Amino acid sequence: MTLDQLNTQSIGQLLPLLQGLYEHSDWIVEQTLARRPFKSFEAFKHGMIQTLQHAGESAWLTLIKAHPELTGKVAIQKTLTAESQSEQQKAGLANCTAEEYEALHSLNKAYQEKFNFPFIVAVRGPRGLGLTPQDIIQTMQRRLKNTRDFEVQEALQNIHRIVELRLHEKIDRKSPEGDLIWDWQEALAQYTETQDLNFKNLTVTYLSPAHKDCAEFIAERMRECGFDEVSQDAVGNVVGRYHAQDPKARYLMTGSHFDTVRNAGKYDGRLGIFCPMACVKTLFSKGVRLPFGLEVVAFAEEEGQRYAATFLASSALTGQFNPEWLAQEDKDGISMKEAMAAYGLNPDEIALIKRDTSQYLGFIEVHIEQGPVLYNQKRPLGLVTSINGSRRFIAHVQGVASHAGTTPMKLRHDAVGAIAELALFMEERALKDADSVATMGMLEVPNGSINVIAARAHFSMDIRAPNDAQRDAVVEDILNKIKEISERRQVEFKLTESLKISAAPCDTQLMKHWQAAIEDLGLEVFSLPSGAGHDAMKIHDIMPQAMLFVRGLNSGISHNPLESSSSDDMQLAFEAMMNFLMRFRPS
Ligand code: HGY
Ligand code: MN
Ligand code: MN
Repeated sequence: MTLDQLNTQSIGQLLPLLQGLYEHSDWIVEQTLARRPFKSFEAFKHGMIQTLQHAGESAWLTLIKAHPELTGKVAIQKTLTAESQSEQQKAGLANCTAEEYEALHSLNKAYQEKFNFPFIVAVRGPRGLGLTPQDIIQTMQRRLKNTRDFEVQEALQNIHRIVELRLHEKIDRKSPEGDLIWDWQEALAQYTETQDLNFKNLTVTYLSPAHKDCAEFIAERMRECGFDEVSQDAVGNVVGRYHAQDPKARYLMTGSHFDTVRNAGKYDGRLGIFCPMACVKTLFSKGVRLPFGLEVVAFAEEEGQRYAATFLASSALTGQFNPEWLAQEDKDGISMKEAMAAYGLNPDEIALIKRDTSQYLGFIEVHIEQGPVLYNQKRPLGLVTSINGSRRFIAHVQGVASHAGTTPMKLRHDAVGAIAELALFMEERALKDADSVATMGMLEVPNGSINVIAARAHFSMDIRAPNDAQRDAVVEDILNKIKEISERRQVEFKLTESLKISAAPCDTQLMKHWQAAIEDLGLEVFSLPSGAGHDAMKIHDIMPQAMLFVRGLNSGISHNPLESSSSDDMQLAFEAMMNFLMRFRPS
């Protein structure tokens, strides 16, 4: 079916073609068609989402209850609709083991008893190739713990995903570049520092062997895509350059980071490297040259995990690499200088990385949102307005070790008590502003004993807000509280500020191009700030920047193995970026 047919054919002709999109609920299609014409099938999809959203809770429950149970009794009675039948086959649910079948059944039953509606999951999964029975069992176990209201929305999210896959089949819409980007990220995730195979998780910190493997993988794929130059610079960034028609043309820079936090997801950073690479692959295969060069930077370090030198890689490009960072040691006592030498990098060449901004038109970055906004909005893409500013501290508290049994509560100098009080104050203070955040992500009592009052403890603080004044007001109050706790409890705090980066409003001109690129897809433009930090906020210091966000699944969870994004959403990000590149003109 073409868009023209969707917009012009009679309802009577269209309904049979769109039958079965929403299980036994063609009224959603009918009511949505009443709002024709649609600029694209994306707009039509969103129209159906809105039709259902406006119909209210009773309509949602009727629809949810119209869905077949996964391999439940319904399957045996073979009353599954044709679509569900084929979908369950694709997921390999038709051939799960006896214990998997048993687990699915008991989970189904527990779910039905708790929520009084069937468990619904888009069994074709984020890549469209089908979830394994294990994936589904883990999803059921996780979702069983949710509240009923949350699960009603989660069921609807999965129903819309099922509809999207069914509609794509009917209109023969494929996501070749989205699939390629998805698969590249899957392949890159094989390189990791945590070899605990039972607990499959992803950790890639600066200049580790896994980090080197990632750099080589990215460089190899860049060469295959047709970049004219591929190189690795003195801090480990992998840089691909795709020349313009005119060799004297300036460059648009794009990219993101490939290092990760510990136990990370697969898409944070990496999506922003592979999306532009897929664009170059497409341009090269068509022999298309742009009126500007395209420089794709795979930043080697953004997360500040191995060394407290966050945004180290983008800082090298802005000429803000701090030579003192070279002396920093990691948890094994290896200095950054030694790590660079072992990796084959020459710190003397770092100064050469600084970009001559007269050669650049600006910086754009594609990144997963890493939050729940787009997911809850049921929108695939978002236009970033500004990147929140943040400050980070590494801290130590020195109290007095003494006997847990004999030391009266009022005479203690307990490092843990002091930090616990501070942690709750941080939460309380951040909650006072609508959009400030304060996090104590690291906390440890070295050589602690169960029957000894902790003398020492280490912790971290990460404080962020949409503007620097608001951020600094939160920090100020927290530092005052630390003083008050320290005096009252007679413990000593030692703080080191490891990061202070300003909020970075996105460039309005570049945002206009992203806006038009999103509208070209027939999508409404949804704008939002970025709570997460990005390389763009460092590059912001030397050139205009703007970002495109891609929806995260599982409520946009990130810095967590549950981080997920569909290849269809990645396809839209690719198409939006291609629109941007085809529209953008050097001013
Ligand atoms: O912490 C952040 O915002 C990013 O992941 N570095
Ligand atoms: Mn991150
Ligand atoms: Mn990131």
